[in-house]
Amino acid sequence: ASPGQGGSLRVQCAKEGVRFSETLDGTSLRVGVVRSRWNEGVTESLLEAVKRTLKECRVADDNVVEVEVPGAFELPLAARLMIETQRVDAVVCLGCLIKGETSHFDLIADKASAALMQLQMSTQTPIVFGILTCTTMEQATARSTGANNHGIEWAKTAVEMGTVKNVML
Ligand code: DLZ
Repeated sequence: ASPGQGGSLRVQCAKEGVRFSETLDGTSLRVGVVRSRWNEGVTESLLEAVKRTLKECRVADDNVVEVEVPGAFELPLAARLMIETQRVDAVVCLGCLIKGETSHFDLIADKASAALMQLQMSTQTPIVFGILTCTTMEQATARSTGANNHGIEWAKTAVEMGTVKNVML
């Protein structure tokens, strides 16, 4: 990448008071989205926000590749398969772990987050950690609905990091 391209990205991201979705351009990006079904209402709402925001960031519908898995524990392998077979610039992994509902909470959260970090470092493909780790369903609902739907920020992160990868590699 030329220094000019990198500079332009920095300027874009530093613009004061401008929303990422207005400045980040996902036109040339291909983004994978892996959604787990546990706590399905929550992860569906996260997915809806991710897809809407990717569209706002001008990622073409044809360049959004979706796959569904049972639970958060399955996200790392699906993300790896997505990277190896779908030529994606970034992957968003969506899940919801609720502490009150599973003694597996810490185990799954630790293993999934470590595997996703290791995967993004080894593949140089940005992976967005989109797993809600909550104490109650009320918390999960608050973080997956309305203006506080975390899917909005996660989609913007995918566009920003996919752009960073393409500018720098
Ligand atoms: C087994 C399990 C439990 C108890 N709780 C959750 C959860 O809250 N969120 C989630 O995404 N997945 C959960 N799972 C399923 C595991 O992630 C995984 O799908 C199974 O252990 C099969 O590997």
